[in-house]
This record gives sequence, C-alpha cells and structure tokens, in this order.
Amino acid sequence: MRRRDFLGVTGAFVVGGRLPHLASGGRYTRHAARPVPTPAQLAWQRDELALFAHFGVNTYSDREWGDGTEDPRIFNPVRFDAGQWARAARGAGFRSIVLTAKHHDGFCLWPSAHTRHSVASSPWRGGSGDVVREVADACRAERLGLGLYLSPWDRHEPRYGSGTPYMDYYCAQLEELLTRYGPVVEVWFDGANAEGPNGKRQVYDWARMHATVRRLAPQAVMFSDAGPDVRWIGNEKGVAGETCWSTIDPASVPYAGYDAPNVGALLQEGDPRGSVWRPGETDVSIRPGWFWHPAEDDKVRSAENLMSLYFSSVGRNSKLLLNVPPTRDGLLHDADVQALAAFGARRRAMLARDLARGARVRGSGRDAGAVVRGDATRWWSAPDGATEAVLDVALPQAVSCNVIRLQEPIALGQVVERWTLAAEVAGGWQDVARGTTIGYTRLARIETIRAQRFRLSLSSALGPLRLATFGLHLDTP
Ligand code: FUL
Repeated sequence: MRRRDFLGVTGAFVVGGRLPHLASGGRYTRHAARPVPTPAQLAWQRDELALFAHFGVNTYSDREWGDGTEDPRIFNPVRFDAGQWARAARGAGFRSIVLTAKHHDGFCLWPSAHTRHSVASSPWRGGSGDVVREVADACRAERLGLGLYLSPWDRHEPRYGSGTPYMDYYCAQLEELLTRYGPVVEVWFDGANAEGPNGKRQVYDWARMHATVRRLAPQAVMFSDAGPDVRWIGNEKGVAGETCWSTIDPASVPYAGYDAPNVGALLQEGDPRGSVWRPGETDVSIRPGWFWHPAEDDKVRSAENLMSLYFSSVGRNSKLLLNVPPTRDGLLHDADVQALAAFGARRRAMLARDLARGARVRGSGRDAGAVVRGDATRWWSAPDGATEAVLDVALPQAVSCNVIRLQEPIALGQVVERWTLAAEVAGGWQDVARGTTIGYTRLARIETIRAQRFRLSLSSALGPLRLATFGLHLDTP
C-alpha cells in the first residue's frame, strides 16, 4: 500500500493532534482503520511504571474496606513524609504516584469543603494537614506525575444513592482535586457500586464524570474497566494476556463494574478488531492486601517476584501500577522500600545493556537498522502491503542473553499478530521464542543462550508491518 492510498481513502487526519488513521487498502483488508493512541495515552504507556498508594482510615482500622462509620480521629500519621514515598518511587524507576484521595469508606485525604469526613477532622497536624497537597508537592519535587483515585462508591456520604445530589457532591470533589493541586496525569475510577449508608445504591453518571475530568484535566488519562482512556487488565494478579491488544470494542465493556462471564479475559487480551485504543493497566499489590496491615510485613514481594510482574505486565504490552501501601506512620515500610530498590536496580541493569545495539540487520523494506539504534521513535517498515517479513540480525560477536525485547511504533497503531525468533546456537538454528502480539513492548524470557545470529520472523499482521526495537538483554539475579 502506498502512503497516499491510505491518506486518500480516509481523506482526513484525526482531530486532536493524533497521527492519521491507517485505512484499508491493498492487502490489509481485515480492518478499515486501525486505532492509534492519543499523546496522553502514549505518554502514559511509555512511563511503564506507576506506584499505587492505598492510604486512609483502613490503614488504622486494619481493614480492606471501611464501612464509612470510622472515626476520623483514628487517622494520625505522625511521621508522614510524602517525600520518602516519592524518592523510593523515583529511585526504583517509577514515573508517577496514584493516591487513594478517597476510598470506599468516604474519608477524604484532603480538606474537602463538601464534607467534614476528612483529614480536617483528624488530629493529624491539628486538623490542618492535606495528604493530597503533600503528595502532589513531593511528586513535583521528584519529577513524578500525580494520579488520583476518587472512589464513586462512598459508604459514608448520606447523599450516596440519591441520584443527582450525590453526583453533584462527587463532581464537586473531582473539581477540588483537579483544580487545587496542579496537573494530574491519571484519574482512577473504581467500578465498585454497592449500597451506601442508607441502603441505597447510586447510579453513577459516567458521562458527567468523564466530562468533568476532560474539562478540568484534559491532559489526564481516565482509568476504569471501561476506560475511557485506559482499561483495567481484568485481574489483580499482575498478569496481562500473553496476547494483549491495546484495542477493544467499547460495547463489550459498556461501563465500569460491568459483569459478564467473559469480561476478565476480554480485558486481559483486548480485541484486535476493537474500534478504540484503550491499553490495559495492570494493578497489583506488593503485599496481599491493598492497604497496609502489620501482619503482612513479612509478605512483601521479593525483587525476583517484582521482576516477574514486570515481565507479565509491561512485557506484555501493559503498564504496571504497583501498590505500595504506606504504614500508620505515613511512611513506606522498610521491607517495601528495599524490595522496590532491589527491583529498580535489577530492571535498570537488565535494560541498560542492549546486546543487539549496533548489530547488522538485514530485511526487506525500509531502514532495518532502525530496530537496533535504541530509539523507539524510529522504525523499520516492511515492504508496502506485506503482512509477513523476516529480519536477520548479525552481531559482531556471540552474546549470552535471556530476554528478547520487541517494540512496535505504537504511535501508528498495533498490528503484529504472530512472531518467531530463531537463533544460531551450537547445534544449528533453533526457534528460541515465539509469541502473538507485541505492541508497545514484548519481553520474552528464555533460557540463557549464546548466539551471534538471530532471525525474527513476523508472520501475521493486521496492517502495515513495522518494528521499532529488536533488543537482547541478560537478566541476572
Ligand atoms: C478495587 C477496590 O475495591 C479495592 O479496595 C482496591 O482499591 C482495588 C485497587 O480496586 O476495586
């Protein structure tokens, strides 16, 4: 397909600064157009790692879900230091912190003008503290983005279940959060929707919630099972699908909290035929619970375990949102800080050395050498119309590696459906890895091999075939 064909067929660029849609033509007949990410979705994905911080009255009551009757006076993080959270996050390679400004119990970590159920009624800092402000300031100091979780389910607020009056309350709180604390990069909507203090259930006005965020924080991505910008990955185990498309059919998960037998798998894998770009976010906790519990101090995931999570989330075209819950002191626990640091060091060491960098790459099409230049914004393109292609990679000498890193230039969409990697090892050519989707990043772990020549076969694609990165790494404990 020639470039002018697909511009001519659609006849237009997409509004909002996006790249042009890729329309059908020539031999890419399965789809009329491939969705592409917005700049905010692209930036969100390239960050790879975000830290989740569940903090609130549950931290003191030792519960996972408060029932809304908690006395605000239990909240007193006497050694509170958001700088400690942000430094631990930054040092381990995380790029943002998503804070539970309000969880299901309704207690607000900022002094909201619309309720007394907040830090203002706690003894912390004599009732003049503001957790959201201090986390926002700490994020700015460490050059981290700020994300906020505002639970729609509110088990304290009497207006919950009343319809519009509760939505007025909820949106007024969103407005406080999105206007007082500087730019917010992510708004996290939880789909939980059970009864409130009056035994009534609230019908959430998602359209109004989304419009409020778009108006006040156009730069933010919104997360929920149903997006609209970023989707839940369908489980809390830290596992994206081996096959993971960033596209989905919006009708298949119409609203957050939607329950159907196949929804988990659908969110985990996405849908190659999906009409919208809605990449998956993998949220998982470093401990068994989301909130801090003293009994879980010896159940913190190890660096090895966190590496596995990295491979099963970021390495499968998702983003990792790792929860590290602050303690009653208002600090991250030493065990968690150490695990984060060890994970960060190991990930950095693995990525710092790309053994394929500068290799000689042969393949038909344009600029095969781009895949080993370490610049994900440049790519190799297979010949027009090709839905399969081979890249031959020859290194100056044999290397030992156990991780393959592939990236598509996702600013142009996601198309690869199947790939195989062969290497010339002692006994001859052998297939060493194979997979389905690539997307932003596919990391494949293999047994350590020593080889000098590799052959990547891309054997099926839904649109123009391109690759931005072919990387080889060695991950060592
Ligand atoms: C769930 C909530 O019910 C949990 O408490 C936690 O916040 C998790 C991230 O989302 O839906």
